[in-house]
Amino acid sequence: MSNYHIKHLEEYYQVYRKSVREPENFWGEVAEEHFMWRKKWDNVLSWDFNTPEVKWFQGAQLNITENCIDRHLLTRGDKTALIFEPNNPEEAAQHITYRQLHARVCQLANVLKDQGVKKGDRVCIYLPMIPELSIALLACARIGAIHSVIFAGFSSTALSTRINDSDCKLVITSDGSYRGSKSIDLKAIVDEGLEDCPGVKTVLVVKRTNTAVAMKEGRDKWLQPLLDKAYQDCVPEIMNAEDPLFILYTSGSTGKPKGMVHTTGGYMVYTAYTFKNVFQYTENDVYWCTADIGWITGHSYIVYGPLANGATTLMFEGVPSYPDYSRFWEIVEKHKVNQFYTAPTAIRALAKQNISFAEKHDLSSLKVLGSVGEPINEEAWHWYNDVIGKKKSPIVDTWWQTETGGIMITPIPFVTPTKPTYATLPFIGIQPALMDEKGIELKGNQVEGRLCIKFPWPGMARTIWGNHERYKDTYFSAFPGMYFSGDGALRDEVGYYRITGRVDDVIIVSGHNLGTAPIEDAINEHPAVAESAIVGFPHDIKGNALYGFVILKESGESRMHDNLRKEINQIITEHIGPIAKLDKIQFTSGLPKTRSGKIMRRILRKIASKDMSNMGDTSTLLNPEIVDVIKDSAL
Ligand code: 6R9
Repeated sequence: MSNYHIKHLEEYYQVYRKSVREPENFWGEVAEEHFMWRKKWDNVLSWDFNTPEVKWFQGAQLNITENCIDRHLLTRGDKTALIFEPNNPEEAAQHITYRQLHARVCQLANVLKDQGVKKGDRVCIYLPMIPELSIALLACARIGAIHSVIFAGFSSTALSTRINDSDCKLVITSDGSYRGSKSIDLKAIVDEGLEDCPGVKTVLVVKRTNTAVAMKEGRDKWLQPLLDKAYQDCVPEIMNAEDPLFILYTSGSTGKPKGMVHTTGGYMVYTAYTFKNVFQYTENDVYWCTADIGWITGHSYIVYGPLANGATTLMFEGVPSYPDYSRFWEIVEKHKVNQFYTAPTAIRALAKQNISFAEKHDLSSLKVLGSVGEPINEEAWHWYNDVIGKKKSPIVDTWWQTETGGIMITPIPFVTPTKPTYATLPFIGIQPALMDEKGIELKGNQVEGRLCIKFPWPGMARTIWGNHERYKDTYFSAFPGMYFSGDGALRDEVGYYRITGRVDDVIIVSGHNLGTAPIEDAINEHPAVAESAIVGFPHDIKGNALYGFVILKESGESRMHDNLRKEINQIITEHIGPIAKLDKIQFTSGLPKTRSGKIMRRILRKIASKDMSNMGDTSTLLNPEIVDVIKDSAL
């Protein structure tokens, strides 16, 4: 028995030991007993973290949509696969059964085929949180096309960079999107972005907001009429386990976003197995993850993980504050949500509101609460535990990354005793290591270091699209022979992990990873700007907010500064999106730089967080005097 469903702490330790001592036997059993393969593998695992090359279930053949949909039809055909809760509470929710999902995925798959999309082609999906988004991922997977979902909050420039990086030939988008009281003209953003994307031949447009849009002759097509004509069955493309399933971009500490490539077999096994255990999902539960499918959390834990388990997964189009701050809790009550998975930034925003927003709703259906995306602070953890969970629903603080594909360090609810702000124990099969700066592993408990993983797991990304060297440099070079996460962590006296945050130049704002370099590049495009540096500083709700230090070409008059601030944020919005706007912009005459020309960000971080005490060793600075100058005019 592979222990697909862990129910006791003793069992966790037992299964964990097996997964570490005999990983191939362990994962081979999970894969064999719980999934549908067209052909079994020749080899469970082959790996080398130096090249780095990792292959799971090599030689096996499958289609992930057969596992997520077809195999449920016999026993769960009329069960709701997807609940869609619209932005506007007056609009009716939709319940899409597994059978209906099958038909809709097949229809879209057939439309894509008719448009010339073939196995291995890249399809860009730029859609709001509507059912067509989940359906689009699955339709691509059905025919072996590689989906690249771009978060619909990203700007046209961010969109075109990503489309070109992976050479997408088709884009699926909508006329517009609803977000709270606003509506956004998505199609117009696509049109602008596509001016720089000669490789895109077709744009399929979903009607959502009924806003007027420009349709480019020969390129743009309304999707619905094509769907209406499409056949409701589509033979799945048989994929090799290591064929790419999707590309998902994540920010790096240098300019270009990284297109993380996830493959089919291992990703499926890992997301399904983690979903089952981390949420203790049982038949007829209603599960809700509030993430956007534009992020990895949505890919793995709205779409693939839940559907591979035959679960009912809810997707919400709107925002927690619309029409008011009770919306999340109203949805929990309305759909009797059993597992609720959200981000600390949402928890903090909701905890700031009057408690009656939460208390006026019946939250008694909740069994498990999840948190993901950034470290959860003590206060938010307790509010979540007390007010939402009524101290009876365990909080699973799940640490993982776009690169890891699925959850890596987490409690298993009702199994692992939780501890506020701790992600607790490694998930089955995960072998973490904490490393010091010299590259020595810190053994034993009560240590703090850089978080690495020593052994492959099935859900890990295999490469960066078009740039394997960068994959190696970013993740496998700092600590040779290990995967380096970019995060710091500590291990307490009982072996529980607490993630302390990024140790590189990535800043997490409201759960979104933002690289400093692309934001600085955007700012530097302003004709008045000579140079800039971005750091994060603590923010009550967003976790971190951005603080920019900007050197102007000519110092100018300070009465102009407010206009400049607006213009700089406007440029950032155009290049990256509103999520990357700066909360504070300080104009300065210089930046603290080392002799090798590197900006000493730790000093800027201290100033930005108003911690003006000991600036540490500034002796390696070329211009130590600038530190006091910046301090004196800090915002
Ligand atoms: C899933 C996801 C990854 C980065 C990661 C870390 C931070 C995620 C966390 C957490 C503390 C947690 N992070 N979960 N930090 N506790 N439970 O968020 O992927 O968008 O790639 O972000 O998020 O810093 O390295 P992604």
